[in-house]
Amino acid sequence: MPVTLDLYGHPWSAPTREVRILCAELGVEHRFIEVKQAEAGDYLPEALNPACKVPMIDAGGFILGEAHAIVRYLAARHDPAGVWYPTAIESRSKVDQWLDWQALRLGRLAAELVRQRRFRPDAPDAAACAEAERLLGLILPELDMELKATPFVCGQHPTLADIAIFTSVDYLRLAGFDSGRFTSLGRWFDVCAARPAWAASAHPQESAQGSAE
Ligand SMILES: N[C@@H](CCC(=O)N[C@@H](CS)C(=O)NCC(=O)O)C(=O)O
Repeated sequence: MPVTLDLYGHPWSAPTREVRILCAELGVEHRFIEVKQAEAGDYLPEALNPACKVPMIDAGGFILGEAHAIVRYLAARHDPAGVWYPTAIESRSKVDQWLDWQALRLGRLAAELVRQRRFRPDAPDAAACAEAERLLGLILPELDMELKATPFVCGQHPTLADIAIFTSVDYLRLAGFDSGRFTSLGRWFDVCAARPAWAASAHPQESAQGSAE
């Protein structure tokens, strides 16, 4: 009998969205369990996930957190050809490089801008926003340059790296960040956003309930 997959997440959560996009691309059936935010008093039971963070999966009793660990696990299970997470060591390492770049650099800045501008719209911290925008101006040229050379972050086909980076770039869009000068990034974003599996997990824009990272 196939293992059932439960995905605990939140519709506004960019890391949750990574997992949803990959599941949709790979046709991985799962049950999405929406977890309310901590302040609503209905968060993940600590027994399941001591960090109380989403996303988290329960794959037939195997519990796993951290979006990048989850997408690597799902790719290992459901993408044996390595379309989304290449098997060739150099190609895989490039995907890892950009996954780290997203987690350690872009993701934090994008989450900060969304937190300020979407969830504190009446009282955004102007200094925090300006600093995030300054740092984004320093790192986004790296990505734009890569996307000038190839259609996707790591070559001719989207990978886990594109999925992760896309969720953050979409946060930037929601936060009103002007990325017009990054033309290759804009072209790449439109191509990714048009993929049905990616569009299907769009944020509930009309609602400002919940919180980003
Ligand atoms: N590094 C983690 C980040 C997880 C994370 O921060 N999730 C946020 C939602 S985007 C969360 O659960 N926030 C609720 C809280 O911290 O109580 C990952 O990539 O999975």
